[in-house]
Amino acid sequence: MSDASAQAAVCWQPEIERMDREALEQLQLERLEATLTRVYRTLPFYRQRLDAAGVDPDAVRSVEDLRRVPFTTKEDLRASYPYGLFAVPLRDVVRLHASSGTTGLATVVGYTRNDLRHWGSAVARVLVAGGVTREDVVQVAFHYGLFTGGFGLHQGAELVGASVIPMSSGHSRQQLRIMQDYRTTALACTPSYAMHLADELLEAGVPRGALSLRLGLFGGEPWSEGLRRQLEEKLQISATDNYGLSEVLGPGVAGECGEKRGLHLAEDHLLAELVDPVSGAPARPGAVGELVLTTLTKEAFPLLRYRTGDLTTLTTERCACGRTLARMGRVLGRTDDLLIVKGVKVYPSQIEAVLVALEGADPHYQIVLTRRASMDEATVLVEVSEAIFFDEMRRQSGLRETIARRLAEELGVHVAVRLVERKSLDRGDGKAARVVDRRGA
Ligand code: DLL
Repeated sequence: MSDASAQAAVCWQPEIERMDREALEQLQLERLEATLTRVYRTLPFYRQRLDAAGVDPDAVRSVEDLRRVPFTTKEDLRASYPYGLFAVPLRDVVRLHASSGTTGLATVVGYTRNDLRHWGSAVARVLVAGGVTREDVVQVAFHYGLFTGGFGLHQGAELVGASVIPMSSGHSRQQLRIMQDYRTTALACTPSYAMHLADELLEAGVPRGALSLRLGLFGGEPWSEGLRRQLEEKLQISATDNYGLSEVLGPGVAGECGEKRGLHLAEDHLLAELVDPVSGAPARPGAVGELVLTTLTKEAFPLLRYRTGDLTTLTTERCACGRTLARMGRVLGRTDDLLIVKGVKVYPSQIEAVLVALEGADPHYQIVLTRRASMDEATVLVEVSEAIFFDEMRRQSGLRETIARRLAEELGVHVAVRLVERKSLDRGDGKAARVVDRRGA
């Protein structure tokens, strides 16, 4: 997008999305003070935490002061299962969702009517930033249920006035049929599921001309620039990334605009910090750090300094689209996925970036983590085309060596590679299981 057209970039809530940063920071501070007072009054958990840290909620006068407030972690949420951190009585809660946690108890999150209103408009912003208008037919292929993806995207798309197809995930062939018959123009799902649908289209021999698709709104899991290029090419669409987590809101926390250079955060609803994942101190400017979020408008489930576990960057540099909201970079990985292989830090996203650039290797992969003698080891399983899988050993091992060499160049350390047959890795219809952690086994 050029500077000239930037002025014309459409925003769902221009008064917020292009707000002068000073005014925005003032708004954040006012909302932060209100949130602190409220959680201190209503939630024994936070009262004890703040008292123990010697923080008087009324004395927090700046974002710097907030740094004295202790972090809230996933473990804290688990310990309060199911309703221990709800700041309103259950009768004021009109919706419940849960995090997709596969280990331990899921985290239950609640929304009041106001929370749902804010959530809807935050998702609408993301959709409009990604190019959606009321003329669009949006196929929501995120799962509908306790997961926030389906309902979250649904309510945002309805608010924009698009025609919404509540497909949910799965039933890929039916998805393709409906995509053609209903003339879907925008697809919302995880990037791995979009790739699966693109493969199925090819396999079913559906010519691209039979589709009306023009936009992809992808999120819910990490993906790379390489995967974006492949999806844009295969589906002939413009694809944008959107980020969120159920604990904080669900989708709608951040989303890319047409510039595709970072995801604009819903800073009127949340305050974002970036910290060093080990020390917890503020990350150096420009450095990768763990995203920490404080909610500013949530009534039912407010959170102070929640450690998302997601590694990213932050910038408040003005975006060419005209939005003043800060941008986070693509999520590079999770603090719990961070591998130290022979002393070298490895993020799963680096592995994907290598694979999508290689001919013969599909971007369907899985990283299996094991631990031997207190050292992390990683084996990368990569799906390859049938032709290669059943080909002579020489070609197969040639490809394996190429992948291993490229990975070693990119990561600075050697990881084992195994080629597997097409469709042998779990592709699911929601989030792809990219990392299988057997380190504790
Ligand atoms: O995944 C909410 C969501 C739904 C976001 C649909 C976007 C679209 P959870 O199931 O609680 O919520 O999972 C949250 O997923 O902490 C990240 O690790 C990861 N994640 C979500 N979006 C992205 C993204 C939803 N765009 C967790 N890029 C987060 C990378 C993402 N990781």
